[in-house]
Amino acid sequence: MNISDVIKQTISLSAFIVVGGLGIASIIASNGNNGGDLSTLLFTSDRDGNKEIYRMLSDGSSQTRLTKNKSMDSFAKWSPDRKKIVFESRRDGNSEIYIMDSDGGNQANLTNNPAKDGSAVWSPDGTQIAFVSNRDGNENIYIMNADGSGQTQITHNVDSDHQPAWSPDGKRLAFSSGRDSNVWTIWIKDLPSGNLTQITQSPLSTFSPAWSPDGTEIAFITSFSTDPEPPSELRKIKSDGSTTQHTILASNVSSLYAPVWSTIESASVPSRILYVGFTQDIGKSDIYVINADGSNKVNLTQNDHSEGGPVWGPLGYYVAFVSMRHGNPEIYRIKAADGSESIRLTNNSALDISLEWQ
Ligand SMILES: [Ca+2]
Ligand SMILES: [Ca+2]
Ligand SMILES: [Ca+2]
Ligand SMILES: [Ca+2]
Repeated sequence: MNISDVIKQTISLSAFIVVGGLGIASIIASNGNNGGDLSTLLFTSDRDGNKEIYRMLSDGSSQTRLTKNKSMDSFAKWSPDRKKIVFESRRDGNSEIYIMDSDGGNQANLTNNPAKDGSAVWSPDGTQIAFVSNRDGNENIYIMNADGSGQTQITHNVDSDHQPAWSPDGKRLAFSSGRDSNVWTIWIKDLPSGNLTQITQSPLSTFSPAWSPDGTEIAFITSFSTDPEPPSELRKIKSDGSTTQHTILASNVSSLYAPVWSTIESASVPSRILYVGFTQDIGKSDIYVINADGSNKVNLTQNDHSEGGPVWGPLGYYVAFVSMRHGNPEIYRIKAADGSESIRLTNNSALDISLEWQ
């Protein structure tokens, strides 16, 4: 796996930005303070011979394998109540969406279809899962109940639709699509009415939609050419389709990846977005955090190595990510405000990737 794969492999995390109020309250209660973030991370490692899903406490202790089979298991996502985990597995010969209990029990195939099924994201209330499948000949967005019943096709066209992202109220699904002039543009499906709204327009290529916590805005990546590592910007736009006006938040000479909007904001904690910036001519990527108004951009990983796959801790105090500073992917945790309090969470020569925390 090269670094490009490492920094891209959590791109779908941009969808996973919602934590229920109950979940936050219970985490605060169990920690006793706001800076602890002493909850459980999920990740993927091949330390036991092939890709399996593991869990660990956020200080790196209690690393436990949850899957055990010879095929790929990865892309684990907590249910909003943290009692279930959806993930992708190829144990049945093709990509399927599986579900299991938080301790790895009761593993079940939800999709059970010979096509590729992946990119699963929980609805904010935990009753449904959106996913991408090519079962009808090309990539479309589908929704199913959390037990796999009621599988319903949400997008219908011959071009690719991917990166589904639930609005915080669970009523809308943002996604990126290749249907407008074969460049990526962002669309929103209103689920109760079925109405479809095009949010960004060609010829600009825009993708990786990430909802603001209040649902009024979408952050996304804009890419200015078809180069492998084109100049890119982090932008945002209103989610109601009322304007085509973008706000530019950050620019980069090469690709940007994986915007993740924090669910945590208050009078003392501004709304913030995490993302990855890659610099082609030095072959290195870093984790950045920026206020959602474009102010106070901070490079959290100023060193000579590549980092990617950032995720927010549940309380917005810490960030976890994958670092290549030891020559193989290892998971680190740092303070979101300034990159201090750095702690190495994994320590082995295998892959440790595909983080999930909130
Ligand atoms: Ca496996
Ligand atoms: Ca399948
Ligand atoms: Ca399609
Ligand atoms: Ca490792």
